[in-house]
Amino acid sequence: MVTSQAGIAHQNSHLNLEETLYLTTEQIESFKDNGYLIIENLIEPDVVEMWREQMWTHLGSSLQTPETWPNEYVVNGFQVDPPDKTFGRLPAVAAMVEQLGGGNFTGGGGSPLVKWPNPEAEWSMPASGHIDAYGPGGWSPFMLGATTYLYDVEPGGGGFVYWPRSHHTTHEYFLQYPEQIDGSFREVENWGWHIFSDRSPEGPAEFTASPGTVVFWHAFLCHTGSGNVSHSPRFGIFSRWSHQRRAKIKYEIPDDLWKYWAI
Ligand SMILES: O=C(O)CCC(=O)C(=O)O
Ligand SMILES: [Fe+2]
Repeated sequence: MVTSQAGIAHQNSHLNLEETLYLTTEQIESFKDNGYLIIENLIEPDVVEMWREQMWTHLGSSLQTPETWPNEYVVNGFQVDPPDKTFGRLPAVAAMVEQLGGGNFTGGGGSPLVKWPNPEAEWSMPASGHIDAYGPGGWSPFMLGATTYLYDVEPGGGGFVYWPRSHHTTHEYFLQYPEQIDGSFREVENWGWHIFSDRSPEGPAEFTASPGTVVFWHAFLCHTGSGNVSHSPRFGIFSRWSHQRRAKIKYEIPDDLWKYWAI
């Protein structure tokens, strides 16, 4: 079920860069319904190749020398040079974000997170997923995220896992408990991230993709990382955009989930 869902999104979202840089009405409807949108071939192979080279140089390692691979999930201090080749600033990515947010979304970095291989482990689908914005630095509300990979990610390869359509049920949760938008849901008895993902209308799906493919996801979409039982490291690159008026609107839970979007 989950695969066919992703399959439909793939089909609808194939984008020919020569033809247009903008999302079609069908793609926008799919994003609104599903809370995510997969766009294949959005990033040029030269850019991906450049990222790979700079990443390995930064790590002081190489794909061919697993004995020199680090083991850290977070890659500190990685900056693409030149900066305008950063994931969230690429023209094709920025054009889509501008279309979705009507020019009101800001942000768009490119933070890497690596799932180093653990081929001896047994893979299982994560039991629950979280929503972002509630990290160690406090509450940092945003609107839209995007994820892409440096290398192919196959099933079990440390994919980004997401709960299709869960942005609707997260929205319903906050309509019911608007005062909890600041993260105080964590003080509720027996709290766990499952309080969001258990409400999801659909079970989890792995974002398996080739480099160059991007998944855009709504900030309310439940998601998480997953184990990598393949032999290849999973380099995920993450970008997030917030609303430029976020300080003003951050406590508001609009009935219309798209009130501060242009779609
Ligand atoms: O590593 C992943 O695929 C998930 C990362 C994630 O959920 C996050 O950074 O918020
Ligand atoms: Fe996350």
